[in-house]
Amino acid sequence: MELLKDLEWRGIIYQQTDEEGLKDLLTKEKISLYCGVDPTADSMHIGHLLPFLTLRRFQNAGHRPIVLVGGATGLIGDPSGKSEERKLQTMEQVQLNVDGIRKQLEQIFSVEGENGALMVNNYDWAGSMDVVTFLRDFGKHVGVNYMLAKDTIATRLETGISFTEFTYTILQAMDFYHLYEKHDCKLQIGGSDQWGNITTGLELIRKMSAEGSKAFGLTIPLVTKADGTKFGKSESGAVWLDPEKTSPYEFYQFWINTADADVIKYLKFFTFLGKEEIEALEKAVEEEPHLRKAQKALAEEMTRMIHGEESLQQAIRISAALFSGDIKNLTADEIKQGFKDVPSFTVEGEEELGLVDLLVEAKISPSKRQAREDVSNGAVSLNGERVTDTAYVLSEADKIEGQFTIIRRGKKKYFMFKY
Ligand code: 629
Repeated sequence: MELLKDLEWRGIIYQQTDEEGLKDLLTKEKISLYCGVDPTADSMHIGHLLPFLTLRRFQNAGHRPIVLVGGATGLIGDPSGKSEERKLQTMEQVQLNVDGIRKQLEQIFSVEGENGALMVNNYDWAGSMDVVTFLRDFGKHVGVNYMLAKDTIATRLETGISFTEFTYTILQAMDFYHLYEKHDCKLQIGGSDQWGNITTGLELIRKMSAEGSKAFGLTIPLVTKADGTKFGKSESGAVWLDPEKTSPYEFYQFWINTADADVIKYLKFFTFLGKEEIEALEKAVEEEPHLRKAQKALAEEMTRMIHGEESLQQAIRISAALFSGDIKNLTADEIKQGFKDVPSFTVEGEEELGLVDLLVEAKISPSKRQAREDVSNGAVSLNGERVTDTAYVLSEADKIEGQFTIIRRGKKKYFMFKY
């Protein structure tokens, strides 16, 4: 499907500065376009994904993506959508964050060929600009009234905004101008909170570039959830792309847990599955929702995209093992991913570890009598295998890869035991 039609069908377009003009341009030529991110952490989270995946759709259609990491803007702080002034980050931290985020972005884009992605950092042009140049060459073109009228600034006038954050939009505008001049970048895309910054850029280009210059802006809707809660949060907080912060298993689980009411929208937003496949999944949600085919497809596509095939297969194995309780064949690494949020306890320096005593000590069973009953009833298993002997004593052999034992009581209650 033609790019803009596809984006429209996916519901990815929120606002455009010149819809007809952009349609015209894209049918005539392959363009360069950009999207930026500020290095506020050393990893992106799934809240960042949609604009960059959209950029990738442009690349798949033959256009050239410019991926900007804001080494300079990250030192300032975008007030857009923020009700309070940000705390400044140190130069060192921002540099570390730039490196982490750039690596993640390099995974999403193809750098090969004529329209291979161009990675840029605005510190390279804004970082050492002197204040007189900034004020004379750029500040002079941006009216204060114009800036005050922007949503993102207007809303902060009540709660307060420093001159530093007030100026942010000019920095981002300089980027667009710079990329327009140096790399013929004609379009900036971003989330709907970026509308003000994108249009300031167009204002600079209009005023500073040669007559007849024209650039475009396009924003992408905020991702919402049908139940009104915030998208992108799991029980343990943000869903990061960094596997050290959010394991591939947790990442997979996040997508698997998508509500029926949201799953088709997310398949359109986040995956590269085509119209036919997604429509078939839509039918599956309507006709056999219990099979959760759409959720599985979403989780598989996303986990494969961000973490690769091997991590996806691992996530599927962990999920299946936890579901059935049959965890014998998981590796220690898989157990660590799957049982990260399970209560764990440690006993040190004990020689003989009777299972019944352990159940009481770790408060898995409320009393010794109950513990005995639990074991003899077959309600307790070690590493997925039922133990019914009340005199059972744990040994090295019960440790998975010499590290820990997983105890289960009842159907779903898991505990991790280290000794
Ligand atoms: C310099 C900096 C530019 C262009 C963009 C930027 C970053 C921009 C920003 N973006 C958000 C971020 O970094 O703050 N000023 O967290 C974030 N973005 C992705 C989407 C967004 C937006 O990275 O645009 O809307 C979230 O979906 O909030 O020259």
